[in-house]
Amino acid sequence: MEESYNFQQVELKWQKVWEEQRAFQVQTEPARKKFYCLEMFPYPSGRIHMGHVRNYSIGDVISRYLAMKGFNVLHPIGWDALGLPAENAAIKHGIHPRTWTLDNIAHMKAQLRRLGLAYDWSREVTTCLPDYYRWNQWIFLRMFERGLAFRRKSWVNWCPQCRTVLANEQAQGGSCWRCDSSVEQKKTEHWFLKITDYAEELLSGHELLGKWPEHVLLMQKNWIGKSEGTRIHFPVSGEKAVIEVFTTRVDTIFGAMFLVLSPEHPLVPGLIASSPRRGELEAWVENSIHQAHLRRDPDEVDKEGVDTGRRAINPYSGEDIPIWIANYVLMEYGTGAIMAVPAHDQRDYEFAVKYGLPVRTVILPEDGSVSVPEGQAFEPTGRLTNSGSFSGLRSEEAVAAMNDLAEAKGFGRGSVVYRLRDWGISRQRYWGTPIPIIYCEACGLVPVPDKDLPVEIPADVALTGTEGSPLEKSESFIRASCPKCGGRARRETDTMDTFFDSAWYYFRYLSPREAKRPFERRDADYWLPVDLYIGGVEHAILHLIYARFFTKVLRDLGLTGLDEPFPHYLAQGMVTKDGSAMSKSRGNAVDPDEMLDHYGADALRLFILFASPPDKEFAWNEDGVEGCFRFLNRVWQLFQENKGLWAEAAPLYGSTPLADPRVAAVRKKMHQTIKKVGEDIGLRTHLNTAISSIMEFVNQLKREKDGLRASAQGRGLLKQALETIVLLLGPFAPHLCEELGQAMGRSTFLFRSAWPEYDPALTREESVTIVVQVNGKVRDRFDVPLDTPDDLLKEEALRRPRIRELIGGRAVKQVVCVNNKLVSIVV
Ligand code: ANZ
Ligand code: ZN
Repeated sequence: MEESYNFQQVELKWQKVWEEQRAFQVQTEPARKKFYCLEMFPYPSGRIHMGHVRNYSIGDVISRYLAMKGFNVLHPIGWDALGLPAENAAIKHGIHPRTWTLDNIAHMKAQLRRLGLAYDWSREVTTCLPDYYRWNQWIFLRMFERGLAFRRKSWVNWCPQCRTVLANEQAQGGSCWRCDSSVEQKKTEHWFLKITDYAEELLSGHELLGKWPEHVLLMQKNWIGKSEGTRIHFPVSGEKAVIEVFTTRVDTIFGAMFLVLSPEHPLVPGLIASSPRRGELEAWVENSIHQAHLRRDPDEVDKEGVDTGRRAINPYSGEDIPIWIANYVLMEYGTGAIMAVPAHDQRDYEFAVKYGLPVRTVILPEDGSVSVPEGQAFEPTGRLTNSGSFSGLRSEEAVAAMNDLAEAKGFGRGSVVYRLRDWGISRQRYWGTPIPIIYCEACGLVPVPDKDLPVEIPADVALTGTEGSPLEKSESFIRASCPKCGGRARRETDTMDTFFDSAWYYFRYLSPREAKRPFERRDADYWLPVDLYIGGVEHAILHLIYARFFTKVLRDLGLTGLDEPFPHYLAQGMVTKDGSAMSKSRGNAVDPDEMLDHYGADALRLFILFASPPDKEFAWNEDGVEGCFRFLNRVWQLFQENKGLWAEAAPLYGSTPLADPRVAAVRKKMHQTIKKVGEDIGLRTHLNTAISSIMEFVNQLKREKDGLRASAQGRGLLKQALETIVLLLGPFAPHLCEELGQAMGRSTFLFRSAWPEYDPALTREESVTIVVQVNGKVRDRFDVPLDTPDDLLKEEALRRPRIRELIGGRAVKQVVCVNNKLVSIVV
């Protein structure tokens, strides 16, 4: 062992040994208890950043700890390798997306290796390789067979100049981000996944997610957006057409003064076709649709509308009310049409005021007032008025009665509506999974047969960034023959949203080489669910919902028995520097490589876990790494100073009585530390406090080492303490500890060694402070051995000079003792 700690050499050595011996490779072993520790896999952007270091260090410590606790721990990693940045790099630098991506992966893999992460590299998954994305296609086809993948027309932003579809971010302000021409709205066919079929289960499944952060569950709940209400049919006067509205407040129906349709509502063209103002109305509708697709937040938009001149009949009251079209009603929600109740809905109120429409109060406050505040809508529930035979009912009673009536008369029904939309997965991009569909001139839409999978991303496509989807330009790709009739056909050129890839990658880790299915049921049954999922909260809505949805679909396909993939989700906190999120674009990023060069992996890992709990923000400062680096050097030094012990002393196991109280004190601290560190990692994931307990113990040993070395018992204990430090610190600083362990004569990897046990009796504090009260006031304190009997406590309390003085000549009426805490004297 060298005198000074050469971290470069030590870290490299162990990384090599672990790799050569495949130290972290695991198998499905049904007889063993398992733990599946998953971190969100990275996008191979080129370099890892501190957010990755943090994410992966957290998972690594937990994996290593649980392996030592006897679990068969699966800790995999892979690459979320498809997506737009590769295409942009190709356009900018002329590198092929595949080359760019694979080079980045190679680089980042080397960086991850330098961190000494205990990954089972044999399970590495790379989504841009055909042996991964063929299973995307396979899953897509199963969904297609069940109607869960379908085509539908939807509006897109279209740049007529670039001839391409633009994402909302690329069409801000209504002009194309690339060429500045004015963006058009086009209705084209797209592929969707029917996630709405699972809306209710995605919501009720929250009950199985007790170990998710509350705020993440709330975000998902809002995203799903369940609303209970009523669907009501309003017949259009003088016509067969019926307008269906959705309302959560059917109790306000007698206050419905007009109907409002979304500009995109399918009945709109018919309703305005015979209007004398037809041209004007059509122009308004068209412009409004155009605007609707460019605005980011519908709440921020000025409410605008037009009267169609047509009327509809309120089926409850028989009243005939005007039909308007307005931009504040969204086609994507409910039925795309509403009954407007200006007196009780603020949006309707503002609209009515703007256009001079009438307002009729139909709900009065619960408290018996006979009027409502003026100048705004009165939104709370209350008691009905002006509502025919329903007047006088409370809102809840009215809703029930009105739903019943609608159902009985057949003009409506109680109904649930979700805000969740079907998931649009079509992208007009190159670097994505081709959707495995063929369009035949004779047979129409034909799915690619399983035996023809994968449909590979063609290599020979020039990426220019203009002129539509790159795949459309690949003749060899587009041209296909129909799988059914052999006739002339054309391939689908849309590729999949990359969220598709990440919705099920954690299944693929389980059977990464499986060639007949996406994964084997036997592996899934053993390893799943993921016991701990760690990753940034920026994925808390979409990725997690998609992954939950996929799990349910795969379950319904019989591929797994699992309902929820991630019962425990740890949302890691952000890494910040100088008060803002660390990022390249802000220019405040610290390069992990640089830190690795200066301080090594162990110091970096230790610091990133030490400075705050995993779910809280972590503020970077370089002094902190420096401090952790020095700590590791102190540990090294401590071992150097005591290396004579390795051969000489026998460790002092068990709870043998100890002659020297200083030795006993160190032993107690050791048992307390083992307990604390294990609980901090295993129960609370408070990795930061686990580290500080280890530091405290190391410091104590530094102070006490000379005293300890004076006796045989002390030397035995010191040796045991040092062995314990190797084991406790191992998950955090694996290279250093592996090296120290080896020097001490250890022959198994720490990862495969048992976590130390503590003796509960030895963790208890031996003395306690007793408080003495006289007539309810604290007057004195004294220390006694733990569990001192009551009569001795009483005796000591009454003997103390301060207390004697306070009592003076008065008679003691009562003495109450509370074990290990207090003596209360009443005089
Ligand atoms: C009449 C009414 C009266 C309403 C009242 C509210 C209060 P949540 O709770 O978010 O589900 N609405 C329905 N579909 C809409 C759409 N496509 N675009 C815009 N608004 C729509 O909201 C349901 C309420 O939002 C519905 O109940 C409807 O207005 C409106 F005193 O109907 B309500
Ligand atoms: Zn055909």
